[in-house]
Amino acid sequence: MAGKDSGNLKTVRLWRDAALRARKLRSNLRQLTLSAAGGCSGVGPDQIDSPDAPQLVLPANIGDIEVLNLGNNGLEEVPEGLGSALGSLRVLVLRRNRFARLPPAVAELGHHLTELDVSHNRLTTLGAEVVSALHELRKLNLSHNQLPALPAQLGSLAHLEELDVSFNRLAHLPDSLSCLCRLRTLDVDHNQLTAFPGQLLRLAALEELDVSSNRLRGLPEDISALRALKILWLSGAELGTLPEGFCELASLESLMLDNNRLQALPAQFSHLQRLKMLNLSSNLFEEFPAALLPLAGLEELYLSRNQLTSVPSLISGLGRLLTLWLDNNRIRYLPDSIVELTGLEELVLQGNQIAVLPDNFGQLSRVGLWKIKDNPLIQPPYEVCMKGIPYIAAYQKELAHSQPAVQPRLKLLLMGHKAAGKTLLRHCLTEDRVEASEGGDKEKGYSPPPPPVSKGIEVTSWTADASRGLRFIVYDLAGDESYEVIQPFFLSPGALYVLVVNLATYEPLRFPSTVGSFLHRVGARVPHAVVCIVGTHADLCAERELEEKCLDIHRQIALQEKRDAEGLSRLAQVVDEALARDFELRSASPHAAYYGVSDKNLRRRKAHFQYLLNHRLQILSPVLPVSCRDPRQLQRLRDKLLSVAEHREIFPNLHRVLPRSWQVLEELHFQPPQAQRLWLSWWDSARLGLQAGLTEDRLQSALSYLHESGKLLYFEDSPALKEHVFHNLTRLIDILNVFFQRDPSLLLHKLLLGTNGEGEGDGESPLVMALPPPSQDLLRATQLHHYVEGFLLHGLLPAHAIRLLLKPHVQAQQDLQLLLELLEKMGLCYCLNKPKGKPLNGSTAWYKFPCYVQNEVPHAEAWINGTNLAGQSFVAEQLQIEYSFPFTFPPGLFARYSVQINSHVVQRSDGKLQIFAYRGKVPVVVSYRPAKGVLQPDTLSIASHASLPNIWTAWQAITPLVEELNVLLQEWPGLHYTVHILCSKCLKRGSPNPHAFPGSCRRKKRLYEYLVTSHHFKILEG
Ligand SMILES: Nc1nc2c(ncn2[C@@H]2O[C@H](COP(=O)(O)OP(=O)(O)OP(=O)(O)O)[C@@H](O)[C@H]2O)c(=O)[nH]1
Ligand SMILES: [Mg+2]
Repeated sequence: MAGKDSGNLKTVRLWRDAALRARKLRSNLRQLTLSAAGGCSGVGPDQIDSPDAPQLVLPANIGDIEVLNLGNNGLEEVPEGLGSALGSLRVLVLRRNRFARLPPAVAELGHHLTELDVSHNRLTTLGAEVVSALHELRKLNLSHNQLPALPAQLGSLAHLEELDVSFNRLAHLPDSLSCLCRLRTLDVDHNQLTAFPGQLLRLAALEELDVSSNRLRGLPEDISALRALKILWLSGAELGTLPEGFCELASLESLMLDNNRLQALPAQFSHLQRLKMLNLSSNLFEEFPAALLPLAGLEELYLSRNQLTSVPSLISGLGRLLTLWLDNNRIRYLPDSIVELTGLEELVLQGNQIAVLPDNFGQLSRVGLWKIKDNPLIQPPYEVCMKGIPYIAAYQKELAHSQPAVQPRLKLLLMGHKAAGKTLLRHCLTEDRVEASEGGDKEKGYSPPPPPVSKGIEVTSWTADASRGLRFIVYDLAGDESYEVIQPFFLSPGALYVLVVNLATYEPLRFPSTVGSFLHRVGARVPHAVVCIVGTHADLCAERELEEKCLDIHRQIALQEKRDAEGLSRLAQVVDEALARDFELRSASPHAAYYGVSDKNLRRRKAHFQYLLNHRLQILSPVLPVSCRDPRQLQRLRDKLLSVAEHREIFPNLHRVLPRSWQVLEELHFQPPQAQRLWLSWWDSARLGLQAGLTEDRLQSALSYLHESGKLLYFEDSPALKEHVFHNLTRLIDILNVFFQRDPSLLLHKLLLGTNGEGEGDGESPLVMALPPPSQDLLRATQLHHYVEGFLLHGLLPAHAIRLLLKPHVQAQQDLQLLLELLEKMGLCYCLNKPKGKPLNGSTAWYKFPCYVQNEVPHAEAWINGTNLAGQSFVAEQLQIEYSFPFTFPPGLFARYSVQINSHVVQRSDGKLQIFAYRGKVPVVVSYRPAKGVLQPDTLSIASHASLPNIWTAWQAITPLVEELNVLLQEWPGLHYTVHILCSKCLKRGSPNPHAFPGSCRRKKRLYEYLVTSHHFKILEG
């Protein structure tokens, strides 16, 4: 979705004017920038503590310099002779140094200095004489210091127009401040004021005022005196109400009132007719503040994180609105009139209770930033809404063409350990035999269907309640590890997860492997999923045992949840502390938490923790014990699942509304004869579309909905696949199962079956064909055996062997090609020898399935020319980015990642846990290290090396690989992981715990340059 972070954009807009003004002042002035010789030049010196304060020497003949910049030099004193040498100086920049007081030499410049910037220093006092000497100053920046008070002499700077004293420790302001009658801009935010300073009320020229983040608790009635005020920041000021006088600030254009305790606006608020931007987020509004509705000039309105339940239809009166944020409220309906706000560019509705969007939503076609996640949408269905306004428009248009159809159906996923009893449970639940055996002799027992052989992942449809048309689509996710790579494809939002545990074999120590890890996995993929826990084999447990085991599971789930939530809260707290310390302090030592990470990135991180904490799994208690041999218990479970599915609060979007044409299209796809085919061409689908009453131009949105909601696969953005509709999920899953059953005899059997009747020579070696039939058979069998071995050891298969394996499913060569394309698209295998973008000329294509690779270390051939990254090289510098996963590592991630990077690398060689390859001529290594206990989490790292002058090539080599990983990780919104850059010097020394720098460090590249040139320990130890 476009326009990320545009919340901050507004702030930026506000500052733009100020910046422009500053630049105007400076243009055409003779400028000089000096940096300290021998200091930490060029490598982020502002972030580095060096032991000796650097000295600066002023060049000769600088008498006509008008602007002098001495910023970023770690200075404690100004260079000698500064005052006398600069007879024309107008602007002096001393920011980001280490001054503890205003240098007295500055006073000598007083009769001509108009601008002084001493921000980001260590000022604790200003020095009254120096201040009073600066009588020509127009602009003074003292922000980000440690000032407890300001001297009264500040009031004598009669020409002062801009004053910034933000981020200090001011509890009061001097009375004399009221004399600054030319002051236009004043920043006093982030101080320790406990009330609105009355002195400010006499600053009649003031246009911009920032008093945010002070504990003001209220505003004076006569604030109305600030009549020139255009921009007012009052964020986080602990305000409970606004005085009536506030409404007389008639010049106000931008008003920030977020993070206060407001419940209402004064009735006269509508007098603020010049208001263009109003931020009321994070307050306590329960009702939409009607007083702002007459503000016809409003362009941006933020009401996020309040407690609104509705939006008035008069909102359409705000005809100039470009931005409307209403996320994280309790809004149930939007007024129909909202579609009249056709100028809207940002509409954020995430985290509300909206079920139905008004008709004609497509009119809001200018909306580029659209967020609707976390709403119980039924009309249009969630899947349509998530795709954006054009899709909503298509849906609504379709609905106008055709009748609405309600289709209550729910995806039900059975997951759990191997042999937990999922498949038998599925058979027993879905095969309606209860009536027949009810009343039967319980002693004799109800005989369940014969024990099923695990066929891998299976999908079936179960009409659980025919009278209400409620249908479950049941996915039975085989527990064997081999299926781990494909399982995540089936974990989708809006499903009911049934975690099956074998109670007969359960014991408390097995909790992590049989319950805990599954919950982590689901939570990482679908953060807010609904999970219910079913214990099977109840017939094999004594009553007491059953009770104890169920209780234990219940207790351990609660413990795990508590541990995770506490862990996340702690992490969030570290972010808070880092934020409170401010960027400067954070950047003072490479050992500080979040070293060098910007406030913005920290806030984003904080928001993610908050999201993870607010979106925990919804685990339904208690554990439901069941015996597949007891029809009554089975019936009880059936009833339970039905009542969960029908529960409006748990599955509010069960009753989604679809255009009947879409529903008919879906049904047609699943009717014979097309139902049996593995896929349909676009034209086949279009024909079905016509039958359903859909013209070709309307088919796309219908197919895209069916894809999003998991009914079929249709990749509209893949040139290779978009001509096909994979509608037969059952058979597709069967095909996947073929590859992920690791049973050698079964594989061999399939290959042999495939060869039977195979036309001579089809993909076979000339040697085999030249032999007499009995020897041919033998040789063929040996060769097939060889393939199976190669597959199970190295994940390697030639295309013709794949064809044999898939014989019952795939007939034509072109079908095979398509299927392999699909497997590549899903990240399950890659072609080893296919030249990029070109067909293979007759030679056999070999496919690699990374999840099968068994050898621990990659074969070294590809690596022979490079130096081993583990150490010995003295010339090469190492670059290593490490992803660390403290809670859970996504199953199958490494295997899928190794497919995803294939298009970026050459000469690769794969090991079970490592891949060696080249990006051009630069070596890269991707390694996965599984967790060892709690202290050492799973890590995945991407590394490269190069000699120092070429270190950027190494950086460029790994960048696309890092991006690929980030794309894959987006599939796991509930996952917590950290990214670090490891200290190259530590790596070189072979340190077992290399120092890690945050990967989100603001100046990543510069940081790295610094890492490889000067070891951080050296710097710290001085
Ligand atoms: N006595 C008894 N046996 C059961 C019960 N449920 C399952 N079983 C048996 O347990 C064994 C494993 O059951 P499955 O349903 O195949 O297990 P699964 O969870 O599907 O296993 P995978 O597909 O390998 O993940 C089978 O032999 C079942 O007959 C039960 O409630 N009571
Ligand atoms: Mg099974």
